[in-house]
Amino acid sequence: MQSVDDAAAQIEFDKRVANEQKIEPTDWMPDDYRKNLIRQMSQHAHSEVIGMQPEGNWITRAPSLRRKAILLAKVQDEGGHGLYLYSATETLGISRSEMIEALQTRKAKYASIFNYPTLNWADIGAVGWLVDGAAIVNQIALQRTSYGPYSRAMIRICKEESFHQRQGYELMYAMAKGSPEQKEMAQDALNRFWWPSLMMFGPHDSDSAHSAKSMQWKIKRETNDVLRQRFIDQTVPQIEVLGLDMPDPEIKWNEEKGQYDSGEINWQEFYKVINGNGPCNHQRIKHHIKAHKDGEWVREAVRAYREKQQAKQTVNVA
Ligand code: FAQ
Repeated sequence: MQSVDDAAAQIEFDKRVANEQKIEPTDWMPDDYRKNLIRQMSQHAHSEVIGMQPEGNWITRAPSLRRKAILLAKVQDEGGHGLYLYSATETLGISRSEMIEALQTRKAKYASIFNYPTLNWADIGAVGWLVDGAAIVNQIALQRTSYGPYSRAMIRICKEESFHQRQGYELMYAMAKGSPEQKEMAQDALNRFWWPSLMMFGPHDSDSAHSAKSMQWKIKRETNDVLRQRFIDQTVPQIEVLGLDMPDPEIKWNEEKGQYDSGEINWQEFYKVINGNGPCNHQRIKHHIKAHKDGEWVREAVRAYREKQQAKQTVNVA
């Protein structure tokens, strides 16, 4: 049962959410709101960091200095997004090491898309164009999320994601308009990344465990199905400009609805991947654990420096 103080705080919380005022870290919030935010935000942070792997894999193999510089900057941006998001999540009372442990022990998820391999250079175009494109559609809505630090992180992140999406489309355009072999690579990348990109929006609303509560609390501002449809509607004309074949034969303009109809996602595959059994799940986590271990000396140095500074301050005060 709620105490009288908590009941009053709950009324104030509900009022703030209804009035589109942000909830800030020092404000009272219901436990379930806090837990749900920690879950979504930490998974979002993990996605950004794990998402560095499929692209980082191509930095040494980029076909020109220009492409290498672009890719390097993009991968670095994704790492930065992860750091913003970890910091924003820490304001909810969880530590970075707890979040990392949850990722490495597979208690926390990360976006399913990053469990697919990047097999050819056109895949790097497809990741920027489709994966960042899908991420932006979701994140634009999240700019209006009710939790202040998450909302502000999204505003900064969306600016960089727009550049990511553009560079991916530009790369795809160069491939699609290049030699027959390059066009074939672009088509192959589109065919392989289309369905996993649609899966980024999560299960249908009717099967989404968290949507109802998250929409009520205004953590999520649009549902999974609405956002997925928006992504399809904006991407199909871009496929036409590239002159590539549709990756789904059921894509067809529906005059009455004013949107594209499309085929059904393979949900069995989706659940297999989010439950840890996709093509690269094992490899991604193994790599993260190794990189984290290799970086232990940096964390040790930071701790030692902090202790030294604190000791100095204590001496000065005395
Ligand atoms: N992958 O009840 P719902 C990026 C899980 S950033 C894995 O509908 P919710 C940038 C879900 O967590 C991409 N798991 O869940 C970049 C839940 O499991 P749980 C990341 C998924 O939270 C680009 C269960 O299924 N973006 O790409 C997925 O209401 C290029 C039930 O689902 C974000 O994280 C999935 N696709 O809605 C970086 C955006 N879908 O936690 C590098 C923020 C669902 O109970 C390179 N997140 N699940 O164990 C969100 O908007 C939401 O969390 C959704 C899922 C929409 C992803």
